[in-house]
Amino acid sequence: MRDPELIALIAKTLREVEGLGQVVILTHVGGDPDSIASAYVLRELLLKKLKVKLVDVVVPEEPTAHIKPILTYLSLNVLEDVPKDAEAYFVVDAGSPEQLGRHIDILSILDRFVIVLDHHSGTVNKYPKHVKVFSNELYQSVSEIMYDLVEYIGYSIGLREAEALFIGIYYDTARLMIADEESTRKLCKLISIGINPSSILSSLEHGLDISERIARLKAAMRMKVYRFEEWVFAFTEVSAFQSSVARALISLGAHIAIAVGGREEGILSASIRAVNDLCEKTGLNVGVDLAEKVAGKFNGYGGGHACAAHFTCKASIEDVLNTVLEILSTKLKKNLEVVKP
Ligand SMILES: [Mn+2]
Repeated sequence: MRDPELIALIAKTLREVEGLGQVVILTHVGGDPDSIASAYVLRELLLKKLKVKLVDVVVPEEPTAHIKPILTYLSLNVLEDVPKDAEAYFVVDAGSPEQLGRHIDILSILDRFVIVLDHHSGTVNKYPKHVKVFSNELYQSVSEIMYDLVEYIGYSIGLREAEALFIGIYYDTARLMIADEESTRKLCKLISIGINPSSILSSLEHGLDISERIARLKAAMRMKVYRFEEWVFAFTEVSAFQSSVARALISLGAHIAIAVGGREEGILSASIRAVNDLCEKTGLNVGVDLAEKVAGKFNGYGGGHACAAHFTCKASIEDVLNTVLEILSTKLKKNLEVVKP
């Protein structure tokens, strides 16, 4: 257990929602495997162990294409709108209020429980004071927090819940690429319950659809490449699929990649990915050093982890690029060189 104190505090808070009539769990905008998995297990825990009568899961602004197969696999129905008369609201895996999209208004409910379970950098300071925030960035996923929590409470999970936690931990560790000993140990325990990783993953991983392929390839054509001596940075523009594109640029060979694009008039959305090697050797935390800084400078919001982050801001693509180059030059302490096509 990474943080027994945090887990004990969450368990204590859960006792206050025991037996309630209606509880709502929200993920961050679009959801991702970790947020869906933790929402699923939290829902089961609330219904089965804590005897809550009704628990709805809300994915703000509609589930992304990637998580639809997971929802189907778990037979989890999600709502787009938040039921307004629930007695408690949980938020899972949202490192800042803005990640709730238009449902940010649930944070202004003062007379009911609003409880956040998270594992991003600096989450505690980003929510209003009346919200109970339980977060520790030592956890590699919220699914892992749920793992410790069910163990602490003494709720024995079934096969589907074990599969959900497996999915959450697996994807939030970038398919085990950044998994540490603790996450790996938990995955092994989940497997020993009787789940079959290859059959779960093969039913979730089906190929890219055509629009995502085209987005990735067009983004690669428009890519700008820079070197900070031994580190290679790729930057590109794409109107959708930013995280998929950033990941693709990493597999093309970049150490750090940013895909930026317009979501609506004047607002840019960006995904950042970096290889573990760079984060470890240089101490760069793309969530804190890039996403938060760029968003802070240009009237937006952002955050994430050492090697993966996201931000939204109001700026031109050139302004974002120049700011990122400045930050990287300072942080990496290397000379910048433009790589010509
Ligand atoms: Mn997560």
